[in-house]
Amino acid sequence: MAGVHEGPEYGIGDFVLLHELSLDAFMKNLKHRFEKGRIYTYIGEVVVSVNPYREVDIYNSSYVQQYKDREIYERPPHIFALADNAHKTMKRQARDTCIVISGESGSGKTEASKIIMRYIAAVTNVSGQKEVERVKDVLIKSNNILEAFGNAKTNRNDNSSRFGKYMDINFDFKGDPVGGHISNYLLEKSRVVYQQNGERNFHSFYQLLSGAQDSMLNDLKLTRDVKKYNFVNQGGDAKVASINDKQDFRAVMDAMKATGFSPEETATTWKIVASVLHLGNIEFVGEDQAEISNQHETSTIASLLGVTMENVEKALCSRVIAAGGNVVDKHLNVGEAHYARKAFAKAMYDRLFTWIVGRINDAIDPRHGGRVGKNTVIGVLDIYGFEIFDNNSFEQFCINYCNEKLQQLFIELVLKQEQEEYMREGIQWQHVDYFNNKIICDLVEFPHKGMFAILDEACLNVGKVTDEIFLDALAQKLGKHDRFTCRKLDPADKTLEHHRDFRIKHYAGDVTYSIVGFIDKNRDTLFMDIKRLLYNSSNSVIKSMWPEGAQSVTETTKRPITAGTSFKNSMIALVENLASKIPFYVRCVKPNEMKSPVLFDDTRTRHQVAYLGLLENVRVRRAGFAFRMAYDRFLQRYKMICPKTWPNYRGQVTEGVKLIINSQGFADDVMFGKSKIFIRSPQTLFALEQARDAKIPSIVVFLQKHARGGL
Ligand code: AD9
Ligand code: MG
Repeated sequence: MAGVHEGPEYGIGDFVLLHELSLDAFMKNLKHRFEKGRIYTYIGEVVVSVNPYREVDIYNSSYVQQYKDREIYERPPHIFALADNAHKTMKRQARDTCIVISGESGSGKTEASKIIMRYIAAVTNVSGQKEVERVKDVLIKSNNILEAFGNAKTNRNDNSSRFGKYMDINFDFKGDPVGGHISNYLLEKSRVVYQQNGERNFHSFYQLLSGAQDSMLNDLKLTRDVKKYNFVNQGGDAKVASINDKQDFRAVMDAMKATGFSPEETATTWKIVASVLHLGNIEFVGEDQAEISNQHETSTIASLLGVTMENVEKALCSRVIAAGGNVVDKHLNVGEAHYARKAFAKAMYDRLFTWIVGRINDAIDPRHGGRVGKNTVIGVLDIYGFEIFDNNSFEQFCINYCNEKLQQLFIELVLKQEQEEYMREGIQWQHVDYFNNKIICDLVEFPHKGMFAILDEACLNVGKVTDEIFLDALAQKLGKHDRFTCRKLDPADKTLEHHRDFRIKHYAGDVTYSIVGFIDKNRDTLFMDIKRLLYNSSNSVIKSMWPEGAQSVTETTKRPITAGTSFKNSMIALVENLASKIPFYVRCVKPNEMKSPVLFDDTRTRHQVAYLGLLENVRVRRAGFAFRMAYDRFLQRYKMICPKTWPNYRGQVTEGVKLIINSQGFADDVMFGKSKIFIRSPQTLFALEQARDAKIPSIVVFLQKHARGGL
C-alpha cells in the first residue's frame, strides 16, 4: 500500500520530511509535485493544495474508498484524508471540528470546500435514511444557488466568491449529517450597479438572460441581449469561456426545487433579479427636479414588485422627511435620483441574497424532522480570498482584513500556541521566528484607535463629511504607523483630487485603497421610502423581506450600526467560534495568473508560500511533535502492551509510561514533558495502536476469566 511516500518520482508527500529545509527546497518539491499532477502535499496535518486549473480524476468513488476510515499517513496526500480526519476526530472525541480554507483569490478554496462536502456526503449514511439523504442533497445543491447569487467573474477568478461563507454541518451520534447552518458575510453589493472592465455582475443575471425560457423572459419583460442592460454590461463581453450560464440556470432551478423553494418563491426571486435589470435602465430628466423619462420601465418594475407605479416613481424621485413632526416630500435632483436608484437596486439584491441563505437554512435546520438530540458539527469556512485590483475600495478593505484575521488565527493556533506549549512543558525547543500580523489586525480593528473606529467617527459627524475628511483623520492618527501610508497630495494640484488614497502593507502584499465611497459604503443608509415601498408589496414574499418598512416616518430609529463595524464584529465572532473547535487547515496556492494547468510561476508561488508562513509551519512542525497525551491517559490506554505494566502496575504514572515506551523501543522518538508525553512521529503512535489492537482479544479473555475491572 502506497502511504504518504509514493515513491521518489513524485517528490516528498510531507514537507516535514524534506531532507534540507529551505525555501528553495520547499519550492522545488511543490513544483515537482504540481508537474506530476500531485496537487496535495502535507505539512503534518495541514494540507497544501495547488490549483491544478484542470479536471483531475482523483475524486471518484474509488478514491473515496481509499481514504475512508484510514489514518492520514496511510495513503498519498489528499484533501479526502483531511475531510476524513475532521469527521473521525469529531466522532472519536465527540467535539466540534472545523476546516479553515485559506489562500488568495482563485487559489481553489471554494472548490476545496465542495470536494470536502461531497466526500462527507459519500462516506456517511450507510444505512440510507431518507431524511439524511435529503439533507445531504440540499447541502450539496445549495452551492449552486449560493454561487449563482453570490459569485461573479472578476479579473482574478471566473467564479469568485463575493461573500464570505461559514457553514456548520450537524452530525448525529453515528456521524451522519442531519442538518446545517450557513452564515454569510458581507456581500459585495456595489457589483450590482457597477463592474470594472473585464468583470461581470453576479452570475444570476446572465443565467436568467440566457437560461430562462422565452415565455418567462417575456413575462419579465426582458430580452436575451445582455448589452442592453446597464447594470450588467459595464465590464465588456459577458461571455466567459469557463462558464455555461444556460446550464447553470437549470442547475439553480433544480436546486431551488430540491431545497424546497415554493414556485412562488422561485418566481419572486427572478422577478427581483429582473427588476434590478430594469432599474438599471431607468433614465431621469429635469436637473433640479428629477423625473423619469422612460415610464414603461417604471411600470414594469411596479408590476414585477407588486407595487404601484406612482410609488416607484416617488421612491426614486423624492424623499419623505419628517421635519418638526410634519411629514414632507422633498424632490430629488437628477444626481440624487441616480443615487437613490442604485441604492434601491443594491439593497434589493442584498436583501434577496440574505433571504435565500435563510431559506436554505430553513431547509437544513437540524431540528427538522424532530431531531433535537445532541449534535456535533464540522464547520467549513470558505471566504473571499485576499485580492488586489487596479482600483481597490471599501469592499477590498473588508475582504483583505478578513484574510488578515484568518492568518492571525493560523499563527495563533499553529505557530504560537504550539511553541508556547513546548515552553510550558519544559521541552527543549529552538524558537522559530515568524511574522506576526497582529499589528495589521490591530491597525484595522483596534477599539477607538483603529481604522474602522476612525471611519465610524467620521460618519457620525453631523454636517457634510467627505471621504477626504476621513482620509485626513487617518493621516493624522495613523500617519506614523509602520504598516500604513497615506498619500499626501499638494492641495494646490486640483487634478489629483480624485486620486486620494491610502496604502496598507498587508501580510500578503501592499494594497492601495482609493478613499472614494468609504463614508457612504460604511454608513450604508437606505431611505425609508424604499423599505416602505417594498413592505407594501402585494407579493407576500417581497413583503416578508422588508419587515422594517412597517415603521412610520416620524418614528425615530436608533442609528444603525455601520457596515464596517458590523463586519468587524462578525469577523471577531467568527474567529472566536473557529478557535473553540478542533481546527484543520487547507492552505491553497495559485500556481499562476493565467489559469494555466501547466504553468508554475515561481515568483508568484514563492510569494504565497512566504506570506502564508508555510516554511515556518514546517519548521515548527519538524522541531515538534505530532502527538501528545497526558501521562495518566497514556498509561491507561497502553498499559496492556507491556508486561511490566500489565496486568498490575502500582508505581508512578510517569515511570509506567517510560516502561511502556522502552519496552517498544521508542525512546528516541519521544520527549517527556511536565504533564504530557510528546511523540515525534505518527508512525510511533500507529505502532502503539497496533500493538494495543493485537492485545485486545487476549485481554477480553483475561477479563472474562477474572471477571473484574475494565480496559
Ligand atoms: V475567490 O477568493 O472566491 O476569488 P477561490 O474560491 O479560492 O477564489 P475557486 O475555488 O473558485 O477559487 O477556484 C478557481 C478556479 O480554479 C475554479 O473555478 C476551477 O476552475 C479551478 N480549480 C480550483 N480547484 C480545482 C480543483 N481541485 N480541480 C480542478 C480547480 N479545478
Ligand atoms: Mg471562492
